[in-house]
Amino acid sequence: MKIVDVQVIVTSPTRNFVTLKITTSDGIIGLGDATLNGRELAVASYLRDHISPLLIGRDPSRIEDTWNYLYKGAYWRRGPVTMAAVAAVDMALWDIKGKVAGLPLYQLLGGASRTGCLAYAHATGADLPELIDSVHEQLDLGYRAIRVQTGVPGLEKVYGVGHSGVATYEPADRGARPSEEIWDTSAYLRHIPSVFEQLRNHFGQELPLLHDAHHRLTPQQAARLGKELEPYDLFWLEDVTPAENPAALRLVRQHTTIPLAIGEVFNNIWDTELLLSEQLIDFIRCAIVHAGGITHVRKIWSLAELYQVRAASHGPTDVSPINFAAAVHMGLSAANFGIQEHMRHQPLVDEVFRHAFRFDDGYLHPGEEPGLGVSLDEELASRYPYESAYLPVAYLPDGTLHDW
Ligand code: GCO
Ligand code: MG
Repeated sequence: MKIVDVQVIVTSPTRNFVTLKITTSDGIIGLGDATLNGRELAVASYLRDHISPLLIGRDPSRIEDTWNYLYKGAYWRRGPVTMAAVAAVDMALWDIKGKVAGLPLYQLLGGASRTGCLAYAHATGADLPELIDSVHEQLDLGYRAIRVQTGVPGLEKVYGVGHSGVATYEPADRGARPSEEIWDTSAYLRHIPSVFEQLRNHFGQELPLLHDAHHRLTPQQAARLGKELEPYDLFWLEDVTPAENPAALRLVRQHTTIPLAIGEVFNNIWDTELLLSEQLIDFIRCAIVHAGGITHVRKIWSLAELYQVRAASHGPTDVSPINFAAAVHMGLSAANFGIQEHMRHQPLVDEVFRHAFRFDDGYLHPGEEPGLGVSLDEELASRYPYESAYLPVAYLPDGTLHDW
């Protein structure tokens, strides 16, 4: 069997997605997600112009070999654009392998280690009453763990908080330029502990609560926040400091026992090595698409397992259901799975990408369809062409551009 056709499909059913479609000489189709929020067309070009021609004629069963060919063979390693492109090929080849074998991906990875993957939902509110309502909504949908993001008094807009009463948020605004937000770390640090105190008073001690600091703190600020949140027993505190400097976590770790989660902007095992080997984090959060696909993320998770760090793949709406399916298959089979983020896609996205994975009573299951269990409705996809969209940028009140 050989690869005979490779297509890159860009579609925007409410938001942009880049999909790689590989067809074999036996007529089997494999799909891979290549979406990089706000930089989608760079990955589409990498795939179309530099990778597709190399795939024609290759044996699709050689997943590991093809991964190395594209990673080591290119000389230019790592980086989100490269790794998303390699990941898309990798996912599509695993999809094909599953279809050839007649088995869902999780069976190829060793079979189920649990009956379902615990999911967490997003709750957001401009103020406490709105936030409490939003948590109730997610609990009513069946979620058993909730990430909470809240408005901060004095700040007009806060990233990750739904605008004008909308419970969920879409992390990218359509338009030719990024929108701008004013950020004030002191106001945030003063406000957050009281929010968790009140959530615990309202919801009790047992509900797992998570929070994302979006890389905006210094190590000292992160240590202070971790200490102040300890009484409220968070499931995790995410992305406290900018991710390029893993050594910053040493200071944070010395001061707080709050569980830490990091990794959504990582794209290589070397990004994780110090954090894992020094046990500076508790959850590793790489996205399958942004960290080189199933083949590479499996290696990251295996390294994490040695250090008692649990896997919690990034699952926002800016990765497509193809990535999400891969994450749930991996989560079901990995010994050290921790939790899966589940930000629901808009219904139109689920129509374009029909999928076998399902959410039921707090848990995700990948389904039993061979491969990843996702199909793409190309006709429907073609009705929604690419639209430029960007993540917002944050400024301090004096006009200084701040860490994201
Ligand atoms: C999360 C994230 C997202 C990212 C987004 C960027 O934890 O889900 O932080 O909201 O900001 O995926 O593209
Ligand atoms: Mg995050």
